[in-house]
Formats: sequence, C-alpha cells, structure tokens
Amino acid sequence: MPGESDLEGSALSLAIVAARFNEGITSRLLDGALDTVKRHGVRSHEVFWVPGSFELPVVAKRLAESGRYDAVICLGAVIRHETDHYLHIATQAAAGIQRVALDTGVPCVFGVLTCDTEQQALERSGDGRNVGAEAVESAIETANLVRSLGRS
Ligand code: DLZ
Repeated sequence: MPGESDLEGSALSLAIVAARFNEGITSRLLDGALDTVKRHGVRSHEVFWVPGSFELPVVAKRLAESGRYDAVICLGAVIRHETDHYLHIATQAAAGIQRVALDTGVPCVFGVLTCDTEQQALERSGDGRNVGAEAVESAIETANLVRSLGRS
C-alpha cells in the first residue's frame, strides 16, 4: 500500500523557475503551478524567468544554495524540432536539475515537458492534466519528507 502524501504547504517557501522559450506553453505550466501553490496553502513563493530550459539548472542552483527555499520547481517545454538540438537541451536540463538536488539536498523538481508536438504540450499543460501543477505537488511532498527526516 502506498503511503499518504503530505501536501500541506503552510510551512514551505518555494522558488519557481520558468523558461521563456515556448512561453505559450510554459505560461500555462506556471498558471497550473501557481494555482496549486494557492490550493495547498504554501507560505510563500517567488517566480524567476530564464531564457530557455537549458538555463534552468544554473539558476536553480543559486536558489537552492541561497537557503531561502524548501524546494525549487523548474518549468519548461522542450518540443522536438527538425534537428536533435532539443534532445541535448532536454537531457542536460534533466541531468542538471537532478544534480542540483543531489548536490544541495534541496528538492529540485523537473516540471519540464519533453514532447514531439505542440499539441502534446498543450494537452499536458491545460486545466485537466497540468505538469506544472504536478511539479508543485511533488515539490511539497518531497520538501515535507526531507524536512521530517531532519539534518543528516
Ligand atoms: C535553442 C532552443 C531550442 C531549439 N529549443 C528549445 C526548446 O524546445 N525548449 C526550451 O526551453 N529551450 C529551447 N531552446 C533554448 C535553450 O534552452 C537555451 O535557452 C539556448 O540554447 C541558450 O543557451
């Protein structure tokens, strides 16, 4: 039986970093994220913008190291183009965000869509399914768990 997730946000301070590339999609992810922040009563949050998903890790690192946030949520949309450029961006964004989390101990959540088409990205950033909303819930649950485990 899976355990219950603790989605109480009232003790948490969150940073949200959003990529401007494919802004039509990432603004929808941000809307979902902000709605979820509100729904779970998150104590405080701040939003930061970067040019593209490739820049998410470097800013996530500064925010995680600042000691001001219990978790960092990274939002982006990488959509397949004619070349394999997108693949490098998606792979490095994922690896970089995970590295920041492991190096700092601050949960850094991967709210980056990697899709073949814009239609797929729209379907995952709407009022039904929204990966930005899911990312905030993952951040809250993980931050609460890390906090409950105490200092290592
Ligand atoms: C250059 C680029 C391309 C081709 N595609 C995307 C994308 O689908 N999603 C995204 O978030 N960013 C893309 N970028 C921009 C890169 O993330 C980055 O901002 C630039 O390569 C500058 O480092």
